[in-house]
Amino acid sequence: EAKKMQWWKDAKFGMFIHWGVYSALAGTYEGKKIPGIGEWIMNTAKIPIDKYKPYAKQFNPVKYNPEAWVKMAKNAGVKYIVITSKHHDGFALFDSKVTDWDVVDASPYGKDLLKPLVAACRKEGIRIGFYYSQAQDWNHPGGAAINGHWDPAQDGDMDTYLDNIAVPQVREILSNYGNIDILWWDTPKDMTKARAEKFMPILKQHPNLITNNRLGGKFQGDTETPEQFVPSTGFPGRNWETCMTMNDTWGYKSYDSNWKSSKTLIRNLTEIVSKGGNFLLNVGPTAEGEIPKASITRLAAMGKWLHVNKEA
Ligand code: JFZ
Repeated sequence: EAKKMQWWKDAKFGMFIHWGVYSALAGTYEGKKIPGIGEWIMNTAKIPIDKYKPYAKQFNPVKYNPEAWVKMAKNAGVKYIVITSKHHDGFALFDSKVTDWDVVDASPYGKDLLKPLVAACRKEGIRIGFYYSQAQDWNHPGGAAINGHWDPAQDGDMDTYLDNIAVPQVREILSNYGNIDILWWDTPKDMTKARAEKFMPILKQHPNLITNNRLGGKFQGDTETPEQFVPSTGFPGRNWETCMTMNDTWGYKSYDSNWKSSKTLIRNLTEIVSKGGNFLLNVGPTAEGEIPKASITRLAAMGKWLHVNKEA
């Protein structure tokens, strides 16, 4: 176990990508600005499934340039990238065979978004991780929702959801893209030990996969995940990674301009590294596939401070 963590401990700096149908709403629903983090808009605004799903037609990332994203990250000093293969809205950025609620079947873009990103990462020597929301899923019946369901179409049996959607999808993302370095679980709502164990046969097939502590069922995984803060003393005896936004949202919001300064972000990185942790810093691309300018300039400033060698 110590051996599989070596690259991760050396890496210290990663880039998180939150991207999905919520990026198309960009913080606004039916003309109203919805407070809170952008990727939660369906839940916060209590949008019914049949009102949310049509927004997939507005998720059309024609400007997506994964090679440029990876080069930008690399020039910032980033050593690994973790992308939301499926967030709580259940929308998969890959071609899932167990649902039509994915980028290939439901969006005009119609192409797998993970495949070219993985390829670009391999080419540039950047490690790749997939975030996967195993418990919360607001668009597949039986998926969990923190604070409960708001649309009867969400009701269903969670074990059936896990057996028919989450477990097969995790098998898909771990099987169809070659060797994946990280699986980033999230919000283990209603995840009992028995439910978490459903994922164990797949995980056992990937002994070098690094997982976090958010699967549920008391599984600790490999890493602690302090969120939006730098822990005062770190986590003795545990690997840890602070994940953080550059503004106040993970998923893109058109009007969130509360950006942290480059100086603050550099200080966060140095403080985290000095305490033995990793920094997973988020970007939220638009539905067109563009990373906000403010994020690009901050990443560039971090790379400059780190004296990362630029390409000729
Ligand atoms: C979760 C997600 O709900 C959110 O949308 C985002 O993906 C973020 C990275 O993770 O939010 C959390 C999860 C855990 C805590 C707080 C927010 N926590 O442990 O304090």
